Amino acid sequence: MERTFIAIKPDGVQRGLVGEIIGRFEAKGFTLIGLKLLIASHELAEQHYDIHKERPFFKDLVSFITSGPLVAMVWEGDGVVASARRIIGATNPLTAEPGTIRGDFAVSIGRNIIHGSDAIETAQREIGLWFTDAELANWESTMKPWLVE
Ligand code: IDP
Ligand code: MG
Repeated sequence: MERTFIAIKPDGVQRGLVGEIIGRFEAKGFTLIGLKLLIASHELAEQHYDIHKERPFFKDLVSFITSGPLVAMVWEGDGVVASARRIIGATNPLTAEPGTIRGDFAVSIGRNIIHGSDAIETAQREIGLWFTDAELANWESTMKPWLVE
């Protein structure tokens, strides 16, 4: 079953949006497989954003993402990787559609409140980076027959 890595960044936690954001993925019908609140180490943040290490904003991005607690999650469901990206919205919150998380709650690219894996392979890498196998729960929701034909 397809899984994706989602993180509510420190701005989302500070702004009290944790419940709202988790609620959107729950209400959509995806299954929560892993969840924890932590302050990421510098090393973990650098590994997570390794693909951006040559970009001018990399240093600020790593220091921001490690500046306070974030909520790391794994969500499961058919097509969850691409669907979660649509629920999250465009990277720049000013161009993110209303109804998306970034479109509804953010105004600045450096404070866009949430991360979501951009592809299935990226999701596998990121889940492995943030979670051990023991931290992930393999379970099936009793709602499944009401969600999936
Ligand atoms: P994504 O989060 O929508 O996948 P990426 O291009 O992977 O966007 O960039 C990772 C994160 O780096 C963004 O969510 C944003 O917080 C930050 N970022 C991206 N581009 C810029 C920029 O031009 N200035 C400042 N921060 C940026
Ligand atoms: Mg990205």
